[in-house]
Amino acid sequence: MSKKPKHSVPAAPAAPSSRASKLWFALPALLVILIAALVAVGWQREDVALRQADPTPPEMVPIPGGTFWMGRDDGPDDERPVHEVTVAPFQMDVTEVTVGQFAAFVKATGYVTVAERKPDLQKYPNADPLKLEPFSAVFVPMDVPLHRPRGEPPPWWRYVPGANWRHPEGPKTDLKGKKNYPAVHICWEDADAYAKWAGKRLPTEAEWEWAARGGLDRKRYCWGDQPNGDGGVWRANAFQGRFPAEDSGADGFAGLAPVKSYPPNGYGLYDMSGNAWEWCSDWYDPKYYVHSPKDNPKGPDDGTRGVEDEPQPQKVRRGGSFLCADEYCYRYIPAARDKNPPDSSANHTGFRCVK
Ligand SMILES: [Ca+2]
Repeated sequence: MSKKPKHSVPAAPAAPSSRASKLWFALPALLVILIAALVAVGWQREDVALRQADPTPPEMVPIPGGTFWMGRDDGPDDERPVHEVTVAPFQMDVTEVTVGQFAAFVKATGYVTVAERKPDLQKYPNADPLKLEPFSAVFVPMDVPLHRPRGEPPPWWRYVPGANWRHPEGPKTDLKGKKNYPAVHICWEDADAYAKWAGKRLPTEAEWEWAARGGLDRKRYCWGDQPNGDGGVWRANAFQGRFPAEDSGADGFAGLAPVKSYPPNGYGLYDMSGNAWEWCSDWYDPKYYVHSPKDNPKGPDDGTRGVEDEPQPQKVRRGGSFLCADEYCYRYIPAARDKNPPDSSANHTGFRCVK
């Protein structure tokens, strides 16, 4: 049993150690507040993308079946020879799949795009695993010579960690007010997943070109033979000015434009020229036109007859983008072909579906 002290002891002023102990008590509360704030900021940032969700299914138009001349003879080798192709009727989305439509898919399924996933180390054997973060390619304007030694990648493409469909120009950017812009940073695999969810599919390359021509026969552009901007009329979102240094935006937009910003083609399809590249279902074969079947060609069985210096099989992309400058990438025309690996994404690549 403890003894009581003989004399009462005056209360001592709070010692520094007691103040410190109060702080220790407050610390967990401060931590909780801090974590809650971080979560809220993170949630808000994520939510900007999902808040754009537009549950209205994309509008589609019927594309009649028919026979047309596919390709062109005054372009690169892979667009030759011009050959007759017959395509069965189908329906096509009138616009590129928008941010709102893609957000509705992500909201419904929880789908995570390839650009949001940690990259597969096997694909990047020379990378530091600790530094291997999810990334996507973002165009960065710069004043550099257009033409470079063979095999040297264009320096204006940067692999930006945190760039994806939610953050098109990088982690600090978002989709506020961009519901009607095309969803970009979409890999072929992402586009295919969306199409399956929507009960649709990606167009074949032949369907895409037939639809892009809008009922016209062997015309250079989706609208005829007049160049874009002729007579002050802009019919597609491409690049004007000095590529890759400065996009003057003479056509109304430097960068992506909301869908339906330019007139539709003869079938009522918007942005089949420029704005964002669109994935097709076909594997890419530079010599496919030499031996492709006449009726409903679907591309080669695989991408193994792909491109020299590019070991990975490639999928076809069509339509060009806001980065198509006449002096560098004249591919916002219906005959022009392009390709990229199916797991590649960039801020100029999206898609639309058919059924
Ligand atoms: Ca433009």
